[in-house]
Amino acid sequence: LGKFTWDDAFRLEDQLSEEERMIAASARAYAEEKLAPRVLDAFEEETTDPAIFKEMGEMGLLGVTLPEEYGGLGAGYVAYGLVAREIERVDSGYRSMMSVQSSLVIYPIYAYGSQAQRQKYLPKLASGEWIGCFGLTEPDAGSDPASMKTRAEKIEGGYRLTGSKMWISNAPIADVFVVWAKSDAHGGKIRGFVLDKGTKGLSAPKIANKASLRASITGEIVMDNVEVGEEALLPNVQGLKGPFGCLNRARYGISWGTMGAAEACWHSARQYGLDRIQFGRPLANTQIFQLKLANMQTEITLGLQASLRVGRLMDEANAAPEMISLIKRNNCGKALEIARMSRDMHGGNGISYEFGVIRHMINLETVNTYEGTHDVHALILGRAQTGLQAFY
Ligand code: TGC
Ligand code: FAD
Repeated sequence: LGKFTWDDAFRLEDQLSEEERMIAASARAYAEEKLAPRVLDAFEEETTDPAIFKEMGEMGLLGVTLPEEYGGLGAGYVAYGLVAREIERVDSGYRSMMSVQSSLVIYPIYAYGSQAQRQKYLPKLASGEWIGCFGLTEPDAGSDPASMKTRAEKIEGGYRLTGSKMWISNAPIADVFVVWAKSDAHGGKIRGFVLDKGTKGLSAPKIANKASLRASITGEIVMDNVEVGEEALLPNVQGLKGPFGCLNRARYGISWGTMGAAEACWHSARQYGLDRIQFGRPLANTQIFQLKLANMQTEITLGLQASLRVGRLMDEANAAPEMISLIKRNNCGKALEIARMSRDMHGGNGISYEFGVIRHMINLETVNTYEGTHDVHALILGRAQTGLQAFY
């Protein structure tokens, strides 16, 4: 008979390569030693320490899948997912900072950029010397990015960009802005541009007073007649498949990350139940408490196994976007339920930031919404099985 380990029910550990285990272990050590001690203050004070990017860069956590020639680790998508899981075990905001830099800034420059763009940006983004952001969402275009208003107008030697982006992670502290705009020179098709901080007309005011994801800074991107040269255009992609190609990777990472947050809530509930005595016995010695723990264990085990499956397919360049919608949607939804349940199992203590579960719960509300809401991913899956488009 095989052994059963309560916190690794399907022995995920055994399904990983030596390299994947090592990358996960170093991400976990970094998260525990460097991120966990500062998260409470960062969340309470709504501050983001930009030094975190350099720290993550030094550990290789920003360019996990980027080839080594550009400063990456040259590892696979399972390794990337494992890093997301370890970082989000501490806080979804920290994972957000990492996901945006890796999947939404480094990836498009690598996949769609010119050789000059790759050389200029990738090493500094992978090391964390430069911070990047990704502007797709607008005040009037969230789930429906095709309705974006941002325009790129052709001018001599380049483009003039006008428009505004909303809810953009990292924007107020970003050095590099990957933005998506409809370009009149390309028949109104969506094109990607890489803008540098300090360009005239470009600003990124902070969105303050967020109740969720407070350790990750969010802002607008305002482009008021921003003039750039030809070299700012990402030459190798056009249409919505450009931003979606990036989102596939970030959504996949989120499927692992949310399981990390869920594991933190589950483990905390289990320990609390073992320690807390009511009615003369530990809470964990009651049937209802054990039922809740069993539900958490089941959903997390299944969720991690599903992410591993899709990660292996991504490493073979054989994953479909619908698979990613399925795991992004399900793992976010289950993580949110688990965080809420854990909050309840901690009783009154559950509302204190000291236990971390209410912070995870509040963060996961954002994670359930960004990168395609829970319901938008249901519509993607509904379309795939009925052939009927239900967005419009
Ligand atoms: P639709 O007709 O479905 O597709 C238009 C074109 O795009 C292609 N495409 C994809 N390509 C690659 N991967 C995917 N997942 C793709 N999905 C679509 C598609 O093949 C087509 O190409 P072509 O060549 O035929 O033109 O477009 P639609 O307008 O009907 O889209 C509907 C919908 C709902 C699926 C889509 O717009 C959607 O997913 N909306 C959600 C928006 C979203 O996810 N926004 C995320 C913003 S970034 C963010 O939140 C970052 S937070 C990060 C953090 O802090 O961690
Ligand atoms: P809406 O699209 O207005 O949706 C509102 C509600 O309506 C949702 O419940 C949705 O599911 C539902 N809905 C929408 N359409 C349909 C439909 N057809 N049928 C049924 N229900 C529907 N964006 C970026 O580009 N870059 C970033 O870095 C980034 N970071 C973010 C960070 C944070 C903290 C947050 C909160 C958001 C971030 N976003 C970012 C934006 C995020 O991707 C959007 O918020 C998300 O895509 C949803 O868009 P919306 O907020 O406009 O909601």
